[in-house]
Amino acid sequence: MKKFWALFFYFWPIVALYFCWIAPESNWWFPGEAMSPMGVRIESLFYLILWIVAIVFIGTQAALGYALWKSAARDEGQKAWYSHGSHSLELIWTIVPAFVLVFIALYQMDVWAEYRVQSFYPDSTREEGSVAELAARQFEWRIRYPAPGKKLSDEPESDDLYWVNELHVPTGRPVKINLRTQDVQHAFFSPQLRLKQDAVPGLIIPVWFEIPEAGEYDIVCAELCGWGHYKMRAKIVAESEAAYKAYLNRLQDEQNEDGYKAAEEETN
Ligand SMILES: [Cu+2]
Repeated sequence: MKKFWALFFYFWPIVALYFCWIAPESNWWFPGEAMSPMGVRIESLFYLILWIVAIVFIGTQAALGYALWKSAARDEGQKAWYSHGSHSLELIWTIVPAFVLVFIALYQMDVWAEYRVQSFYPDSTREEGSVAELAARQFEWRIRYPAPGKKLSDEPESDDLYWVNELHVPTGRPVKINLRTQDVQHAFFSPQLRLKQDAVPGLIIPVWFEIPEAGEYDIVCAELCGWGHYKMRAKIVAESEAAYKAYLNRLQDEQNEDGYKAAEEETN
C-alpha cells in the first residue's frame, strides 16, 4: 500500500510536466506569437527562467520520489532515523540559487533598461516625441494625437485629434506613446506585443514599442479598475507610414468638418 501512495504522489509532477510540454503546441500558452522585437526578447527571458525552474523542479521531484520510494520499500520493523541536517548541503542549496538569481538579474538588465528606462529608449523616439496620448478612464481608452506636422504636448491643444479605443501607429519603426489615466489606476496591456505598463493617476508614462507587421493588436486593461474592467478592450492598428498619415488627415478633416463645405457643394 505504501508503494501505491509513493507512485500516486509521483504521478502528478509527471502529469504537470507533460502538460507544460504540450501546452505551447496546443496554444494554451501565450496569446500567439510575440509580434514585436522587444516582445521576442522578453519571451526568450521568460523561457530562460522557465528552463531554470523546470530543471530545479525535475531535480527536486526526482529526489522526493526517490525518498518516497525508498521509505515505502523499507521493512515494517525498521526504526526511524533522525538527522540534524547537513551543513555542506545547506551551503550548496543557498549559494547555488543565489548565483542563479544574480545571473538572471544581470542577464536581463539590457532588456529591462530598453523596455523601461527612458534614457535607453531608441533615439528616434526621443527625437520624435510621443505620437499619441493614451488616456485610460473607466471604462475606455481615449486617444489624443497632435495635428499632423505638430508635436504632442502634455496639455491638450485646440487642434488635437481624438478617438476612442483604436490607436493607429506606423509599422516598422519604434513609436512612443504617453500613457495616462483620468481616474483610477489602470494597466495598458498588449499581449501580442508582450507589453504591460500601469497607468498611474498624476503621471505621464512614456511607453515605446515597435510593430514590424501591419495588423490589429489587442489592448486590454490589466488592472481590476471597477465593474466595467472587463470591457476595457481596444486595439492598436499598425499600418504603413502612408496609411497612418492618411488616417490622421482623415481624422483631422472629419473633426473640422462643420457642414459648411458640403452644403456649399450641394448648392453648386
Ligand atoms: Cu481599467
